[in-house]
Amino acid sequence: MTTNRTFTMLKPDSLEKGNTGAILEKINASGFRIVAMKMTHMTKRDAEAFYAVHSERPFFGELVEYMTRGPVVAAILEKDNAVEDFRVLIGATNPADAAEGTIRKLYAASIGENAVHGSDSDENAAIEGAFHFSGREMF
Ligand code: FUP
Repeated sequence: MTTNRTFTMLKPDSLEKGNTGAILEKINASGFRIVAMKMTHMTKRDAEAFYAVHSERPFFGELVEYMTRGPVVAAILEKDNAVEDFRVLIGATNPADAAEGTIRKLYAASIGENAVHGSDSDENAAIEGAFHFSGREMF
């Protein structure tokens, strides 16, 4: 099944490096419409809940620390086949494996600081979007 919405976060490293505008431009140029967007600073509790699926992994502590060290830009994006197409646009989790021209290839430093998040399924896109936005913040 395909959907027309996905959820993304521009992670703290993207904001620290001043890459927010360039990444949003690439997202727009790739045909995604912004349905919802805000800058927000996740608490430790927020990040632990958002990444609960990874709670037993060895990198969980570092992941939570990284995602809470500064603000992120959270957004819901709309496009035909949004989840899959956005995963292609951002590239592999590890930027060393990411294809040329992808956001992670261009802007990510490492697997631990990989510039952007993209939902991995329609179900998670809906859960993650609802985590950050109320219905009144979606347009
Ligand atoms: P992705 O779906 O591409 O964002 O990747 P995952 O859901 O597998 O991982 C979520 C985040 O955990 C990554 F963005 C970065 C972090 N991570 C690590 O730090 N080390 C790993 O080996 C895998 C993931």
